[in-house]
Amino acid sequence: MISKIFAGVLLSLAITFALKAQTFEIPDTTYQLPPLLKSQSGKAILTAKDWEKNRRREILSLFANNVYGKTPSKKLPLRFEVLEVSPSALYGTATRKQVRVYFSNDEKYYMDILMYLPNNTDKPVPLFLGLNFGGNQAINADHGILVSKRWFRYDKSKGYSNHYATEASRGTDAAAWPVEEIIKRGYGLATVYYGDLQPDSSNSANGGIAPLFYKKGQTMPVPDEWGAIGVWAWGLSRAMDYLQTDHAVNAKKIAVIGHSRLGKTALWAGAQDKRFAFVISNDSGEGGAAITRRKYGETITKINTAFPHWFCNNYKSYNDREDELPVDYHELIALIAPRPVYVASASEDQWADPTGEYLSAWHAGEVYKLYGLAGLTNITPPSINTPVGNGSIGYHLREGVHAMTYYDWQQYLNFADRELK
Ligand code: GTR
Repeated sequence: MISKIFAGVLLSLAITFALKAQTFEIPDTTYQLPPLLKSQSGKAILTAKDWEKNRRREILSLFANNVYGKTPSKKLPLRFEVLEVSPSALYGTATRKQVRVYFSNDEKYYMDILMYLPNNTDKPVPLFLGLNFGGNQAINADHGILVSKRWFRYDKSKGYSNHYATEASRGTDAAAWPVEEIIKRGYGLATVYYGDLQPDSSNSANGGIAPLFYKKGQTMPVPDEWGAIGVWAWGLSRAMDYLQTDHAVNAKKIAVIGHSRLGKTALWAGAQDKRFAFVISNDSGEGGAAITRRKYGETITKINTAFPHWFCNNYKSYNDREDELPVDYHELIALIAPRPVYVASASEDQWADPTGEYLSAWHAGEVYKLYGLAGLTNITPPSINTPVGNGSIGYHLREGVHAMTYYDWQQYLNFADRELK
């Protein structure tokens, strides 16, 4: 009798609890996620329509208000100027194009897009778009690429001197950008130096486009205004604005890709801008794909301390309070549904929490299922070098360190062949 009552109490406790939060026990942690398919007012979200009309918007604004900051809606007078075209780049296999996108009439604010498009087709091509860390000239040794004159985080790295790029920086990041392979597989590539949009520095004196949106007399973003990741993501959407005008590109088949802090950026860009048909997060970790409530590797306090300029100031109020953040990062991935998304991790990159990155992708499947898409089937992460996912969500755990490599790109290209082409 007593044990029956006890079981009843336990059961009702469990039900109450299940309605409040979902608890998951995964090899190295237990964590509770805010329920993905329940609105803040407690309404169950049962259909894709419900999701889009109610919950998707709610989650999007929670991320804007608490994590990345709000993206301003003000439209700037964009102007595109083709700086250079070379039809015989990369030994004649590709056309190289460099386009300047002006954000202001005085031409003080702009970014440069570097593009490579395959020559062996007359059709508009699908394309990968991503921001780069080292300037456009770092992605390939091609001497036709304009060397960036912007400020860099690097001061003494090879090819950079006192925070500026030199000729010796050409091709220094080529391993992360296998352009020849991308072209061979029938895709284009477009890339922009992220420092064209906002220098990756907590010292705002180093420049950036944010002042274009400031109110009179304003010098800093207010607590729910965007941080650098928000600005970078905005830049990806402005690159998309250009790409939609370029007839050589199939703008309905553009994948947005990024590594690490730029992987976080790619996810936030893809979440906000539905024009991106495919979203790829390479080793994005905390503030990107990883479940923050696992508190594994990098945490909110650690990231806000080392990089106070990445997120909005409200995010700092969640330092050591992960469980009170009204969202977790599986919801960021869910915002991309039903479009294909790929999350990748590296085995030696524990700082980014590979398991947490996988689990986000897995949990996001709840929303993909509303659209009749399978998502990832197994809550247990796959073994090293074993890509998984046919149902619009892809994942792999590459052997090795924090980087974007040829192996990673091969998986993205294979997935794009299936999901995008
Ligand atoms: C690390 C940072 C990570 C990650 C990485 C990167 O120092 O802690 O969040 O994004 O930088 O961007 O390479």
